[in-house]
Amino acid sequence: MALNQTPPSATPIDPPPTDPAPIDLAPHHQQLIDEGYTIVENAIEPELVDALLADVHRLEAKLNSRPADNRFEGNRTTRTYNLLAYGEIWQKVPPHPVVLELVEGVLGPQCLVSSLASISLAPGETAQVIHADDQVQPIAKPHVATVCNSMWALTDFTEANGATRLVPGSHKWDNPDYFDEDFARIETVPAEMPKGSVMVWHGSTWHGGGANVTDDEIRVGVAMNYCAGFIRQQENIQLGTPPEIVATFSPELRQLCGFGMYRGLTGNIEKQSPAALLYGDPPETQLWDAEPIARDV
Ligand SMILES: O=C(O)CCC(=O)C(=O)O
Repeated sequence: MALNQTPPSATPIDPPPTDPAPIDLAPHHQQLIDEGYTIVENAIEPELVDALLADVHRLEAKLNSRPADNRFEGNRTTRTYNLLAYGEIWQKVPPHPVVLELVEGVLGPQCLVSSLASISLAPGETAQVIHADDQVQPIAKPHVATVCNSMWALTDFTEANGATRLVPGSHKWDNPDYFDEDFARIETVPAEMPKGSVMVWHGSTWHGGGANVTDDEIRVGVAMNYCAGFIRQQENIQLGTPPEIVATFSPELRQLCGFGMYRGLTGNIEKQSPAALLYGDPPETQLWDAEPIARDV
């Protein structure tokens, strides 16, 4: 399709039934490989979606959150970062099995929470600059996946209220040699999805928030972002979350937040995992100690 032509909506794979039957994620894994993104409808339990939405509203009021004012975050969009520090309900988000399985399919095991933020995109917001979430990393593309992100729809995402726009297949592109005006003409599709859906995308997939041209609909999403275990997390979760709150995390969540060791090496303190030293989690075998030299007897 030519640049400037109106693109179709992103086509979600057939929605799964609404009963609690397990979702068949195989076609979603494949779509991530082929197109660099996928939308899973009914991915999140309705009670959890409602509880998260209520907590976004609670926090925006409590923190007196205001829209940012810059080209990337816009000036009608309110973001609340570092959510694990602000409410127990957020502990349910990073290990969500549907999302984590898809993310691990892209990043492999031992991936990390890179950042966790809510995004309330209000009427009048203009389209965000198209970007790839791994573009700050100075690595030649295409490269092994370093980032994989998800957007949880806490309200319906429509083209009119600013559904994320993305460029299918762009995770396979090489490093861009572009000017801003060329990028503004790139063909994107709106990731329309009903409340309770999650979109997962490869960190090299070009995308951006859409424009909200409605009169009164605030599009509320949760940006649950992950990175590979060998990459620095975007938010400094270990310092940003008070230790007494980390103590309430499950061992799995502590691993996801970077309190473990990647492949028994990266992130260690004197050859042990911070989770074991600080929170009494099961000790991990350090990589080198996994191959002892037998002593002569
Ligand atoms: O709000 C959205 O739909 C996308 C946000 C995004 O891509 C970002 O901030 O990196």
